[in-house]
Amino acid sequence: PKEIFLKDYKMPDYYFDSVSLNFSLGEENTIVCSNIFVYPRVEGISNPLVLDGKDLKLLSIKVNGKELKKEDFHLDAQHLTIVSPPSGTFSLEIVTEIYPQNNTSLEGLYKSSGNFCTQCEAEGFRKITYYQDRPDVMAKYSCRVEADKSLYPVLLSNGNLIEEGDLEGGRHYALWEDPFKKPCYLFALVAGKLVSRDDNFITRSGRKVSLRIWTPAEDLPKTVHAMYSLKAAMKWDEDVFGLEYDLDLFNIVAVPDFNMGAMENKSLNIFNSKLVLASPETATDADYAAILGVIGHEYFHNWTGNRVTCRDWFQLSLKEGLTVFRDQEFSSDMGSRTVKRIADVSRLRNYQFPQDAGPMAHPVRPHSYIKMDNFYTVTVYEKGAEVVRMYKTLLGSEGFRKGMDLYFKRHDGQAVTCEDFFASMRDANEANFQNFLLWYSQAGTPRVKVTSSYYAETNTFSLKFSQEVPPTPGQPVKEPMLIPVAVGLLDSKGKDMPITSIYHDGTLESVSTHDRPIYSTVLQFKKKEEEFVFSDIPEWPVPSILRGYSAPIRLDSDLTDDDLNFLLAHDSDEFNRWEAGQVLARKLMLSLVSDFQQNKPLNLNPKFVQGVRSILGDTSLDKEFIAKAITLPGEGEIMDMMEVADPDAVHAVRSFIKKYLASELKSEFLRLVESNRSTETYDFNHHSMARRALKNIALAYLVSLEDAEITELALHEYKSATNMTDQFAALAAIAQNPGKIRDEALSDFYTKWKNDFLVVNKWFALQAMSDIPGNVENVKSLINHPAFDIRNPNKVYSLIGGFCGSPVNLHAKDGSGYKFLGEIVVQLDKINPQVASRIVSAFSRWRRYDETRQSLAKAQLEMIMSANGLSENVFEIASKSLS
Ligand code: HT7
Ligand code: ZN
Repeated sequence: PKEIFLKDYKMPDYYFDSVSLNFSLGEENTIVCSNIFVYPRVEGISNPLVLDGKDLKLLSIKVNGKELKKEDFHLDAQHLTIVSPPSGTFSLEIVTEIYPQNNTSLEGLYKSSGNFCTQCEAEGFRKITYYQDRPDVMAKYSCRVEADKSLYPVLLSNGNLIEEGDLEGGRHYALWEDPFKKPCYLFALVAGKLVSRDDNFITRSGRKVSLRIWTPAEDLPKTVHAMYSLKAAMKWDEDVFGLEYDLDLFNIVAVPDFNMGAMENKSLNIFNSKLVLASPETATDADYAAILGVIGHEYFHNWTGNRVTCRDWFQLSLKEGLTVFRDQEFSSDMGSRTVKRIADVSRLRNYQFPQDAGPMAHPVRPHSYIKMDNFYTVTVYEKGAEVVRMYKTLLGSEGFRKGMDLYFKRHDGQAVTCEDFFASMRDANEANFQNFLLWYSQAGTPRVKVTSSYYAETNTFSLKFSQEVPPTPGQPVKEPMLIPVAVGLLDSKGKDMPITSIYHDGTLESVSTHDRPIYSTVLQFKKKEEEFVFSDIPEWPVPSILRGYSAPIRLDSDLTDDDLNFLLAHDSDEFNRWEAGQVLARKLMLSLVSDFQQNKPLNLNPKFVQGVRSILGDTSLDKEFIAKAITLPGEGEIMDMMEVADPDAVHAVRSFIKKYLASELKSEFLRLVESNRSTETYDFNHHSMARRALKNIALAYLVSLEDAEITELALHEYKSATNMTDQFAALAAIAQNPGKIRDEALSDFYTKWKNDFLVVNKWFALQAMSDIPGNVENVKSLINHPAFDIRNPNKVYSLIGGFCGSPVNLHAKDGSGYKFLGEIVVQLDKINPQVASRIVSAFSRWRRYDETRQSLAKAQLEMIMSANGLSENVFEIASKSLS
């Protein structure tokens, strides 16, 4: 397979001005006619025009109306090359035949539950017709779709509906026209038996936009929350960024077979059903929150991604990092900012940090790829969003908004790069962003060390920082980067001290005056080592460092356990309160893991129990914050901090702490369950969700006691639940402990919900993730369950992906987990390479484990590599994992 490099980027020789497409959809085949108006980038050239194409049958090709002769073009498995096109502008007419009904890869045009739909990002358009399938070729599209009227009564594409009508033989057509130039990855078509929930939104300039959410008829009642989310997102983008929707129609279609979450096709977003459909009885709070975030995300792409798009796929984070940042901010504004930040940082630590420390580590803007699909990663998305957040931290809200405004002013309608975004931020603010661009080019999570000193004679307090960016594949040596570090200083009563001036780099900078005191400041740390000295500090403060998690780094500080307990109790920055608790918990877990490995008895520090007790009893705290604060760091996070990851030890320690806390704090947890039961009908608001979160985590703790009375309580919660959040949390609690009660509850749940495929997926995931020893056998038998279908990505992610979420079973010492996964990857790769490569990623950190596990995992990776007809997707991940 060929590796593609950023450094080799070349502008295209030809651009496309307009494209008209005609689809004749059928059961046997689909005929696609494309008519493209081509113009050269430089007048007078007649270089070959190379078009991308995959799995296409070419029926005819005409240039300026004349059929090309055999010698005028080349055809291979990936390209159609027109050897010497006319100089100047010309028209290109291509007819291809495709077979969407056989397309199990779910890219290009395919069928989902009997309906036609498309997925073109990143390089799926080439499976529809021959084209320059690259984002810097932007054209105006029209699209005529024709199909059988009774089978496909609804025909949709991008833009405005221009014309529709009936045809002979029971067929009908619709003609769509999109007035905005776009790259082909934003093209979409849907044809099927669908109905819509209709609403509208009046923009701030007074235009009425029709909103339609399309689903099969039986799912329509479950689209209320999606419509609410869409309208909220439209309003938020106007309020916060001044960005208005630009067409008169916005369509969302929900499909059950989809490789990722959703796709931002211009005015025709296509969604995985699980991110549209929700009702209180069938969806959890987490589902509701995910729908809000993803509907927002795809809608926000209309400006950050569609109006301004990427020059090439290396720039993916330009749109994805920025749009994730925007959806995070949207969700924060709609709920609790602190809780959202905690969730986002946990995700970064649990998924992105390991990626950044493994064989697939790559910069936010990768330097090379074999298959672009493999780079829709937590690094490009989540670390990319942290990079955008750092601009805002450095520039402040107003400065950031000025930068965004300039970005749109300069680049509307263009395909641009991460430097263009950087330059807009810098120029709008006349900022000095020395060393900031390195965040795009250097992989690896920077490790920052900080030590503090207090000098009573001069009333000064010093923070000395050093940074180290670890080596990653292909990048042995790194430069220091600009790291914004938000800092506050707490006095002995726990109050923030005013920060007046800071001595740094030979100059004394005034930060605030007496009448405008400042309690938190952002230090710009950009060298290998740097010292910041705070003046007018009357007593030794406890520093609150990296407030709000102001940079995606690993921080090692010299804070003592007492300091951390103090911050946990007093910090005005709620994120850092939570963080102090996590640092304490991580330290504790690591030391218990070491005890466990040395066969020492496990004992829990009473101060830790006391800390948890006081959080549980603090009525001034938000309940969802409490739920987050008493959630122990994940097993992956702890393994990530060990020399050699030991899943059994980490699991044993985490279970021990849970059980110990449950027995010490049993009455507190019982009180929380009783006092936070749902009283009113389900509502998606922060207050109600926070009550449910606290009640359900308390129940989960209690059930770890394996006590008959508590099991009764959990069964009661399960049976009396009036919404899926409570019902599923109770089921998950019951399912922690093996036995008859667990089996009966799982079977009861399946019987109740067997007709709702999204709920059945939760049921698969719950069982797959179980830490019950030898669970691989259970997962193997679930593969043969009538509700499982390996062709549906959601089912694969629930069952196989869920299994990868259980470290003890995936890394079972007998190799059973690896063997199961290896075999499934090979099978899956023949059906859907994108999904297979997501699953094979579970092997990528095999070197982190002991020698026995290493050789077992390696053997499976080698077996995968030797499979016949391996896809480029899986090849890239497996080969990089082995190298
Ligand atoms: N921009 C979308 C990416 C996407 C995608 C990429 C590869 C293969 C399938 C895909 N489906 C959607 C989603 C987003 O980030 O908004
Ligand atoms: Zn996106």
